[in-house]
Amino acid sequence: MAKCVVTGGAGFIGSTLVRKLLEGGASVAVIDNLLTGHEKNLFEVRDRIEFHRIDIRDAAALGPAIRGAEVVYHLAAIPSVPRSIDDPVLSHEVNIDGTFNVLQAAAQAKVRRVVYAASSSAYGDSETLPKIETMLPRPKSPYAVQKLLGEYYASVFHSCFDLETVALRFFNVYGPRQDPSSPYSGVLSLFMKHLLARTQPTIFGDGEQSRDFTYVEDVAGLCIKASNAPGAAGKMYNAGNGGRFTLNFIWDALQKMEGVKLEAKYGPPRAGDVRHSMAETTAAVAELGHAPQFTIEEGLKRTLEWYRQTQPAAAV
Ligand code: UD2
Repeated sequence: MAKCVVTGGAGFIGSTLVRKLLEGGASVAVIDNLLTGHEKNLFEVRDRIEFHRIDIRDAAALGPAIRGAEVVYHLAAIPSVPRSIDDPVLSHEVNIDGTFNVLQAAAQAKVRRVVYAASSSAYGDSETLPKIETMLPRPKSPYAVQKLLGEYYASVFHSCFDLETVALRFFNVYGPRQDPSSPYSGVLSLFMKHLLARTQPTIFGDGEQSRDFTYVEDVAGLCIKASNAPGAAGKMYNAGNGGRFTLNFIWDALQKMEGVKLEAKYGPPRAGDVRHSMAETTAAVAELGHAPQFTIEEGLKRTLEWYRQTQPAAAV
């Protein structure tokens, strides 16, 4: 049974990937420091995985945990634009130094391939939509710079150290297990929380900014495809859906799904925010076999159902 390592495996996307890998028969080791991830995210699979409570800033600890792995999925990160502005040192150390440590440990352990979770934030505010891999990056926040640097490092580990790497630029992933408890949480998890608690969400700006919201199962599936795709080593691909929806549209859709009327509050636009984001998916479809399954309606429905079942209204 091939051993896979998932860094950030107790996080929202990582824990979905862990389940998919187990379903496919892999043996899975998780590396997570539980700073933003939670062991409860792995609840029913906990006894089927190896769990290493390791911080990726701790280079020496990574080697033994990665040894023997065929594939490393590197998802551990401090994933937030505003958090990288409020606390740039922490996000720099985890997202850049930590990524370097993971790549270095993987190269030394002779891992076959590393799949790296990059970010659509690297594109910044390019005028053209959809955003295509060949565009010049224009990062607008420390987070965007950090994630972009990780891509460059991944590519250079391929060319200089003979480690196969594939970077996937995730586009605003949402779905079950996204933690809504922090002000840095992803907007859809916050929308879900407010909807069920019947409280008003805050929308930063006019709400007409748009995102290529991508359901977590589709992203986890693409990670696995990227681990095997021939000819992909050293490259970067968009991991989005190829559509885009404004925050106003999504909040409106959620109210209709729930049969409630709750006006959002509007605040000033957030520093470092990108206005519009949408992935060109041609390369990922052709070269990785990307085939997103979930429409926004289906993804929102499933996500809302998960929050309804797991987050009692009184607790949100
Ligand atoms: C960026 C990346 C995304 C991923 C993510 C990780 C872009 C386009 N996307 O997501 O791919 O790497 O970072 O964190 O750069 N907002 C509100 N109210 C709230 C919270 C957010 O209006 O309570 C707005 C926010 O100003 C933004 C949108 O919602 O316009 C999405 O924000 P987010 O934090 O969910 O994700 P974003 O786009 O920074």
